[in-house]
Amino acid sequence: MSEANNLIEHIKQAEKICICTHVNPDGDTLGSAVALKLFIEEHFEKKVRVFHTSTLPKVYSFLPKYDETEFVSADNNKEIFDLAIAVDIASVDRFAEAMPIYNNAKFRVNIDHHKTNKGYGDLNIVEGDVCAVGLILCKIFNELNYSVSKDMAIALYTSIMTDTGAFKYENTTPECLRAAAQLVEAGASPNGIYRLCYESKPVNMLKFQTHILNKAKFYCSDKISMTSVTKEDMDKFNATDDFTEGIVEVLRTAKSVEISAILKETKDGFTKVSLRSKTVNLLPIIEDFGGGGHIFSAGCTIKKPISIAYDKLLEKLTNAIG
Ligand SMILES: [Mn+2]
Repeated sequence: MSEANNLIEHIKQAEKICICTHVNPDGDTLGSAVALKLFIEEHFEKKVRVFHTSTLPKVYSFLPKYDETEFVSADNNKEIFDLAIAVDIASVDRFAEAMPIYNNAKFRVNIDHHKTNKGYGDLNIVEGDVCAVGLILCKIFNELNYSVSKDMAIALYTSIMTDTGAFKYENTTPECLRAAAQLVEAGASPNGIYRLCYESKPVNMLKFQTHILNKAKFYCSDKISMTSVTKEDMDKFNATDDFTEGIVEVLRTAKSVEISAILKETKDGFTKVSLRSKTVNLLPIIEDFGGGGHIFSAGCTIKKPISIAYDKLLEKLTNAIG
């Protein structure tokens, strides 16, 4: 039996089903989660619950079923499900407070596209070369001849568009573009979804991002660009967690830049790092910090205050650039 058939069998058998998204949710984890929820509800007439563990970015509020997603914390994570499906969750720490829900489920599915995913589920549908979990779902629906509704198409298109940087990263393949075309035929609007995702910033977010970009420093003949976000920066602009989104990609737009990085002070005094690269494999660089992700897009948390983390990371990046 194919993995896709196996998934469908478990959906048919289960009564209580939930879908888990990753901490600091993005367009792929949320788009995939609501698309899968819609798929199960439309085709199997079963109620599906979608869980998130951090504040939902408002930018994705246009997604169908956004309002039905539920916040999970240590206070309400003891429920037992027949089937729990993880979408876009590269490693178990990314479940955050939803970990007990996933662990206690009678059957656990792991659908992901991170090369670093170790296959923590009972059924693992992990394709490291696919641009987004949304595309893995499209392939499953196509393989088994399930129709895609307009709402599903909007969610799946959002997933693929956001994880390919609006179809411009190296993960944009003919397969991904063909799937996107199918989703447009099913009712997703490329211009509409682009504008909702990328041209809907509050003014203070744009001002915050300009400020953080202004702080950027360049090293190794401008091959490395780095910037940092302190609690002070966050407070000054009344910023929410999603305000940093997209900054690290802008830092990579300089012709000379090979690797860009943004460091952010966390609530517990550690440092969250996001990295982007043009040609250098980031995964060995962040290995020591316990990070994960993709070859040209990765992240980690360095358990040090931001000024120390900055110097440690710069040293690693300098060595990698040579
Ligand atoms: Mn993803």
